[in-house]
Amino acid sequence: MSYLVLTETQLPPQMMEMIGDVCRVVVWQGMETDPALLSEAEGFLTYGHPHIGPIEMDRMPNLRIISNFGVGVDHIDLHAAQERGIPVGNTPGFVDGATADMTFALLMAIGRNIVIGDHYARSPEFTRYDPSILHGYEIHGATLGIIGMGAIGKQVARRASGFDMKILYHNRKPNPEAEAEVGATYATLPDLLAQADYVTLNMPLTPETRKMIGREQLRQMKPTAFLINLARGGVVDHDALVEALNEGWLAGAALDVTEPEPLPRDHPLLSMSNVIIAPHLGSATRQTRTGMAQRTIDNLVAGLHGQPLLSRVA
Ligand code: 8YV
Repeated sequence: MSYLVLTETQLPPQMMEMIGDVCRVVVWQGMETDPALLSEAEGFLTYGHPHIGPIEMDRMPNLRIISNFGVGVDHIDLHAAQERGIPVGNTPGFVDGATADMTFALLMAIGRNIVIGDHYARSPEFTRYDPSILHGYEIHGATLGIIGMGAIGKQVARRASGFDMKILYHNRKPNPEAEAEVGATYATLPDLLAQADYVTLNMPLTPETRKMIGREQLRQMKPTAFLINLARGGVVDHDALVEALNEGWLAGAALDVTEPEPLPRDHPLLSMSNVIIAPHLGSATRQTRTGMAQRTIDNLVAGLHGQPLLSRVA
């Protein structure tokens, strides 16, 4: 049996191979998609972050599975999917290690001036070694504040203990299991922001976390502290962040995610030397991408066959 599945970009050959001839894959053109294809579609594979809400779902009356490549599902209206009886699958567990590695990579890069140093070392200005330039901040022994002590946050904490960091965390509710497991201490958001040298954002984007880091929170950070966002751009108020960096309320920021993504090319954050921006590389390793691809397709096929998903988020 063959099913029609929509996906908003061409899938990589590896995923097409995994799909084989289980289904026909058609690229989604948003609301411009041929209505005949929309009404025929039985599956939707979200590869990237297209918004799939009630309007989109109602145009696809035969839809019986949304399989998301990735763990964050803020671009999918889960409530609308539930109301229509459409299961939504995602890939929990597959992205945690790589995203925690990248949290640390950006933390170290911003703390130790790696990107700015790289630009300088390649430039004509680097004519003589000078020990007085580009002094960063120490990572070992520093205080880390993790916001979002879920699976990724825990892995960030594990890496931090190898650097002898003092680990604070903030979460919707304290997580005693994680405290015992990784030696982290719960703090209120203001306490964490006031004490941390590095604040990492590792929570999902939900109505509660949208713009959780705004003017008031950025003002509470130390002028020597760094903000590292591996969550979603929407958890930070970018206007407030620009103001905070200009005013020196914090020392710098490293952002793997932004809202919108990408930022407009003339956005002030793009020209700030105390900011690092990565193009959403959190889970972008060969190994992790392969695992994510397999789970996304396994969920898709299970949904098409009306079987329970391997990992179902709604
Ligand atoms: C993915 C992510 O690369 O899993 C997530 O939620 O943000 C990323 O690691 C992304 O979702 C794929 O589009």
